[in-house]
Amino acid sequence: MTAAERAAELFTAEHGCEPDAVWSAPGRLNLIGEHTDYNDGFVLPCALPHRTAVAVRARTDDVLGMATFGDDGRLHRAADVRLAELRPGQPSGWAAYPAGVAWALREAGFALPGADLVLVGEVPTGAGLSSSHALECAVALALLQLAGRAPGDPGAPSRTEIARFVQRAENDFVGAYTGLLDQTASLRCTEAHVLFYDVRSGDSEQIPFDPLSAGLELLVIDTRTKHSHAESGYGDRRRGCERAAELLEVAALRDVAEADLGTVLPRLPEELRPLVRHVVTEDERVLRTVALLRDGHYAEVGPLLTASHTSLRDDYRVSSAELDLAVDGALAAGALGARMIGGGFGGSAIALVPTASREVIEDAVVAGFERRGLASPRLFAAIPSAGAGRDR
Ligand code: GAF
Repeated sequence: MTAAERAAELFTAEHGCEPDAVWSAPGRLNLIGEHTDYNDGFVLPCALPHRTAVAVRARTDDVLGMATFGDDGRLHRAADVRLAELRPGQPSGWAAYPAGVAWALREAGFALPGADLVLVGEVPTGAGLSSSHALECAVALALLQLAGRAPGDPGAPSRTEIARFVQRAENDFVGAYTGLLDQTASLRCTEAHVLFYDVRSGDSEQIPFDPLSAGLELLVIDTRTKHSHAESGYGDRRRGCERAAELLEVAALRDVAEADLGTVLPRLPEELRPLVRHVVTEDERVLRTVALLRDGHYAEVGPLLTASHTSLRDDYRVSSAELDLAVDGALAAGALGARMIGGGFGGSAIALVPTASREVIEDAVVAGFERRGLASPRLFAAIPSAGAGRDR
């Protein structure tokens, strides 16, 4: 049963009537271009087949009713909240995500009616695969539909605009100071493609992504770990980049050319230099990856992935022992390239592997975790899938 079917079924059981609609949105992985989004740079994500679905029905009383199906197999209900009373921090916990989206859409001027929402997520949580954005994007589309402004409706916002509303929910309501990568991926990716997205200009290109045609697969290694300093670590890096841009008198680190690093870095305090080096070289790696993919040169992307990991580990310092173990284990067993993905400090890594040696590589990674006495990572092959949409 899909997440959408499950959400519809649970909605009917909960409310005794059919939902008006069911929308769903996927988690993502980012092939390359990490911590570049909030520096006005380039990213290259694809959507995962794992989705979060929301069954929705309009209410006439300005109240938001929210329930979510938990990992414990039970439906968790949040206290009803009046739309007009939504404030950052209220409600908190899981309900802050759907409520934050409703708040951001109202702030943007959409006339939302009250609504009952029942959520079912299949994106692994805490795995750096963007489960929270999958939820927020599905809810944004469902609520916009109730307001008569879903994609396709006259006067509907573009998916790029919807991504900005979701970012506002995340930054100002939930309180996570994240960039635009995850929402954009969830809303705009298409099946069998990676999305080359220029965060500054909003320009994008869907690039066919079919590593199987080259006898390769993209393996996701969810380390099942998340370190407690993840949020503060992310915020510190982001503020460091903003400070560096200020000192260099550029709008964002996107404006620093790789060729100028030799003269630019000495102008900065020592602690900011590695941050700038990572962002600037990572943008270049995205552009090189895009050029290779346009020509179907999949195997040659491998070393760029590994270089990205080295830069995230040594310069940006957002990797973790478990992520390094996953990457090193995959490389030692024959992966063509591997790197951590997402914000870091835990979560998932990816490895570009020959299909013929996928099993050997998987076994080697699992054995490496076992030797260290760590819980087994969760492994699966990434299939670039469709972005957010209406299921019924
Ligand atoms: C997290 C954030 F949500 C994204 O905006 C992005 O910065 C990413 O970390 C790092 O590339 O997923």
